[in-house]
Amino acid sequence: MSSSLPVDAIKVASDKHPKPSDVRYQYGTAGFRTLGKLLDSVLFRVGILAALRSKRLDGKTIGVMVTASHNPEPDNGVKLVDPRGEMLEASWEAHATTLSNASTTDAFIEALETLVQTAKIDLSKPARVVYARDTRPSGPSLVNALEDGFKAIGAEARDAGVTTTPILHYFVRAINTKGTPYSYGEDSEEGYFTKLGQALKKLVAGRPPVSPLLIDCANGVGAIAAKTLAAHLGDTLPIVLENTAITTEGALNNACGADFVKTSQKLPPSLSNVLKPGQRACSLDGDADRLIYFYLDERGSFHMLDGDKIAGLVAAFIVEQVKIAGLEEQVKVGVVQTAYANGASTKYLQERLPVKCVPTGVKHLHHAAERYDVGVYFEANGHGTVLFSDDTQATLRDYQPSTPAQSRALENLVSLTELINQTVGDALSDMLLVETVLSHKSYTGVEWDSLYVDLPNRLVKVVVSDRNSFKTEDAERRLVSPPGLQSKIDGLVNRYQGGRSFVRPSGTEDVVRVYAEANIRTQADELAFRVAGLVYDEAGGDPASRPKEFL
Ligand code: NG1
Ligand code: ZN
Repeated sequence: MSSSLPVDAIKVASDKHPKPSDVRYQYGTAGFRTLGKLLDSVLFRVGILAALRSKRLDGKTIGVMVTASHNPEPDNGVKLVDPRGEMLEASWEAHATTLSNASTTDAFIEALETLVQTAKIDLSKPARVVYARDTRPSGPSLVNALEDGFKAIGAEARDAGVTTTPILHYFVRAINTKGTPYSYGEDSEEGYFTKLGQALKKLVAGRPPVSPLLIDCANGVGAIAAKTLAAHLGDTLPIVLENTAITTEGALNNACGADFVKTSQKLPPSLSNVLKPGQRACSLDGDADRLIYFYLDERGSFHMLDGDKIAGLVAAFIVEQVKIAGLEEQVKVGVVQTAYANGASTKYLQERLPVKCVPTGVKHLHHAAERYDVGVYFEANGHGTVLFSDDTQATLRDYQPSTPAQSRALENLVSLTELINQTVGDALSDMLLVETVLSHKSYTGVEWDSLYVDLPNRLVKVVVSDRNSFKTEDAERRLVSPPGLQSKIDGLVNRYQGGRSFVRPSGTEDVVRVYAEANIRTQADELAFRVAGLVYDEAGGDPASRPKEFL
């Protein structure tokens, strides 16, 4: 290795970004995430880590996104994006955690030296990064800290400004594939919107015009991106934007957005005088990587179409197009879900194609989906995408259709590979995907919703003394610890018709989550309440979080 760390420059800069002594950071499933005001030292250090990751990968461009997604406005966070636009490799999550917790500048330098040795980083390689942030007020100062990290180590850094998480992922892949046979598109926002817009136009050519779609932008960065997208789409898809107050303090994700809709199973109050019965609507989250659809029926009742409904709609459509194209033998479609998927969705999908259940967390879903020719994955909360393997994309390129119907279906499949952001869940791309299928099937929300009927379900949290004492197996569907608890849960579940319940420690909050579903609402609520009670009693629950009756 021909060069060494610029220790002096890093020392001077690091002293300007001291680590608070009383905070312990963790790079979890969503990167670092906590109050924005606690993250200055983390951002500086992540700047250096991203540069080292790039050097380790021979100067490939690494992405850095500053966001806290659907969390409230005072929170912020940061996560790294690997060269193909996917999440940071798991082994580096531990490096991120170690660096962020070094208590002093000297300890930080020492941790860096160790990382360079153990990860065999050739410091003579170039470091290239691209970074962006969402609209949070704490964003600009955190980006300054990040830039100080880039400067200290001498990285070539490109500022992608204020944009969505999935657009940043798109940039990373586009930059790293530029000029190769796997070119992913122009590495600009214009390139992204043009790619999506053109694909949609091809997919819905000749279909009847559709009524306007209302988008709840969560008062976040999705408002900016959706506005640009609407301009690119023109009459192809008329769009009405709501909750676009990106500069109003406290508005972000507040009583609106995908997480609000999914968690409360309610219409955002801000839309109550805006949304007309029968009109299609959807909510993005604060960084526009989650999507939840909904509509009001004729009586004004609210109906939600979550990530499971999206997976059902999309997977069935892709299977149908593959069949019409005559590619059934060559192209196998599969679906990946987590235990939080509604049991009715799993049943609906299993009757049509292979379905795999994996532990919570996008990286698990993404990796499992990569094993199919076409892998559809969605979390119930609305985060997901569709992956077409390289072999499948080559099959689609080389296939010779023998009828006009085959030819049209083949074109549709090729256009889907362009429309779908295959790097990560992307609310805007997923929205165009849903709109494509609705247009092809001539479905309104009502018809889509009736593909299957959701089982009533309830998700609750219990604060316990040590959530790490909860260990699971079978893709988090069964507890192995605390010992004996699972058989008690089984005993309860057996008493409920259509009953299912599981318990797991959260990866993002200091709580244990309890999920339950059953054939009728009151039974699902009661089962959740009883299982939460078991957890509370077994694990020394905090009296403040003693499960309350939901009935
Ligand atoms: P945890 O806190 O581990 O349940 C939550 C979501 C995940 C995922 C991550 C990352 C639920 C029940 N859990 O994980 O699906 O989105 O946050 O943001 O929705
Ligand atoms: Zn998000």
